[in-house]
Amino acid sequence: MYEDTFCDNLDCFMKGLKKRNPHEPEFHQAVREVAETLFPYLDAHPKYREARILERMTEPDRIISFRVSWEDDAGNTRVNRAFRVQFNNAIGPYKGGLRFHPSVNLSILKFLGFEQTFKNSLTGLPMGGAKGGSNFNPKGKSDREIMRFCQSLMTELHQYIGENTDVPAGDIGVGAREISYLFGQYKRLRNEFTGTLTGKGLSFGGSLVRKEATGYGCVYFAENMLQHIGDSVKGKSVVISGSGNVAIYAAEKVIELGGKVLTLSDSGGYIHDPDGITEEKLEIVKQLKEVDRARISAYLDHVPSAQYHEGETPWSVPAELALPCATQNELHLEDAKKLVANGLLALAEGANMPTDADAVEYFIEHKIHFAPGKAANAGGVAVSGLEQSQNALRLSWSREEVDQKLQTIMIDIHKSCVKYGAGSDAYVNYVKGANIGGFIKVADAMLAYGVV
Ligand code: NDP
Ligand code: 2IT
Repeated sequence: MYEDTFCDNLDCFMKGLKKRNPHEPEFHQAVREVAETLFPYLDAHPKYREARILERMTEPDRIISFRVSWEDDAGNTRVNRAFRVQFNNAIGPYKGGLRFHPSVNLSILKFLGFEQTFKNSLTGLPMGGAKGGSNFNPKGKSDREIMRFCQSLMTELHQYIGENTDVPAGDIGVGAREISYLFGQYKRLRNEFTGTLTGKGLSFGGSLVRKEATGYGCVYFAENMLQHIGDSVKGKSVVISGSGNVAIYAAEKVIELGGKVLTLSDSGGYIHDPDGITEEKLEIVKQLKEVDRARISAYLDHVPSAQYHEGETPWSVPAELALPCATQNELHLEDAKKLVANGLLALAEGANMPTDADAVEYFIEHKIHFAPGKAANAGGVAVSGLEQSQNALRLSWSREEVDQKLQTIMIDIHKSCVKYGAGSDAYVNYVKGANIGGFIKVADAMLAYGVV
């Protein structure tokens, strides 16, 4: 099955990758998007090709797979599968979230771990790339069931992680509640209080602004992208998908900057509020999603003038800015066509790989200012990195200080994308810019280490 071929073109490279990693479509998709833009760069910089850096970067350092047995409230024994994919630690300890969702499999975690390596490099902080998670479905589970699952998972995972080894955090289905249970068990098993998880509660080592960081960072990136063309978020109509951690705080920042948020969604459908979701209405969403764990359709109980579109995604609603903040491959070519026809100006990915390959191509062809997740959603892991710094220093920075650092990091990522993605005209290919910008630091570290 394993074929180690020397390839000097994309097709040969992808053929080998698919052969070595069969049945992993998301992983193929994520690698292809990077390889497509990197190959011309490698042609111009043969040292990376000769050292086979891309071949090494597409092979995870290690994958840990384990069983998680736990007991539900009715006393039944339940069994799930969990993973940690430690992708690359060339520039720092492994870092990346844990996802709890029934769809979780190795293809999804490998795509996420691979992208994380580039994203973390772009932040400028010393963090390697990793991802983990389980096919556990938190929906409908009681707090006690979540606790028992998290404790069981950590009983196995704790031996592979540590503040200088691998530092997990949240992702889909893993928020403050789950991180608290996971950290509580880690601390107990290791008899140490260190910053081994991020996204912790504020009373036990968490950082201010971590909760908001991915959504805020995404909007800061969109603002940078629009300012680059002499425009801004102010006054723009905005469609957002998802209604979880990333979507809620992206909406909050759009509102703060004077944009009009028209939609939010979940896996059941989307709500469209033509009057715009205000700060007050967003407080209702927070209560519904963060406290009651309700469906987004319940928004209509509070705002009867809004509409609910069951089983649909929000991409047919006309807007100038789109922020997909739910999950991978939630925006397809047909959606891209509708958005462009309706006057879309820019898109920033709050989620990881929400736009499928055909849709990305269409956006770039039509000169839409398109920010890929590894640049636009890096604010979350960046503030995780700042949480690690605060933990190591044993102090806490103020809200203003963390937010200022986050803004500076997003500006620097934007600059890096412009540096490597600007073409002959004013249009910036942010996909190319993020891929090359993220690659160089990791690749140079790997070159320096020799053959490892
Ligand atoms: P949450 O679990 O808080 O929210 C996820 C949201 O997306 C929910 O509204 C959920 O709806 C929806 N969703 C999830 N899966 C699907 C699906 N298969 N189809 C349709 N809707 C879906 O997760 P986050 O907000 O943290 O994560 C959202 C995205 O952002 C993910 O791609 C994640 O990888 C990415 N991200 C997260 C970061 C973070 O710091 N949390 C950092 C960087 C990226 P429902 O409840 O119905 O499932
Ligand atoms: O995809 C991501 O960047 C995250 N889920 C956040 C990871 C982190 O370590 O904060």
